[in-house]
Amino acid sequence: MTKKQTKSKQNKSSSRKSINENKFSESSRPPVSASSSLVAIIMGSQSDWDTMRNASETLNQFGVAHECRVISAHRSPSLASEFASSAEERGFEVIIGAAGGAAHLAGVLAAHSTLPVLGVPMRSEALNGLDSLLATVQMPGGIPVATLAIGKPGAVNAALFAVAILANNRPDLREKLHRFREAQEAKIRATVLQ
Ligand code: AIR
Repeated sequence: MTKKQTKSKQNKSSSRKSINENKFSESSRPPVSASSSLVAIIMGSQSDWDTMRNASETLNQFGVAHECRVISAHRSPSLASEFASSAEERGFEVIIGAAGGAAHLAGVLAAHSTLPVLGVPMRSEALNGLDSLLATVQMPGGIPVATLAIGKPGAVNAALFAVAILANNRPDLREKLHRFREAQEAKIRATVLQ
């Protein structure tokens, strides 16, 4: 498919697809077609979804089209490289990579793409997520992964960080971020302890 054809396909599908159509999928089909999603939320296992659904819900609040899928850097290494290598061409602008334990997913995605990659370490059974944090954050110079907090706060913040990146050239999103911060502060100001 030429670049022009890919672009026109993207435009058509973006008008068709609403944010509510984003479904969690464990599908391992090869990522060959254009996407109308701006953000890819990739996680190492279906067991990460309970945490990563918080990233998806946060993007939904901002009306950001995204795709969620399971890709393991270890159990499906070819798929991880195929997905990341084609993500930019498919129209994604940010990749979120979440994994636990020997959490190499975000690093592997970053190795195959120049898109900004945000890493979310999953809480692990053995070491409570410290293993995931260190595996995600300790990237060698040259291949950056912006690593967020372990678990749910990291999932929410990865989505907010993605929105902040997208907002650089989308004034409507910048405005939504301002309103989000104002509402957050108003809630704190209104808190009365009994
Ligand atoms: N994982 C999957 N492939 C590589 C890694 N590091 C991670 C998942 C999950 C953890 O291993 O991201 O957090 C346990 O996965 P499971 O499928 O055994 O529950």
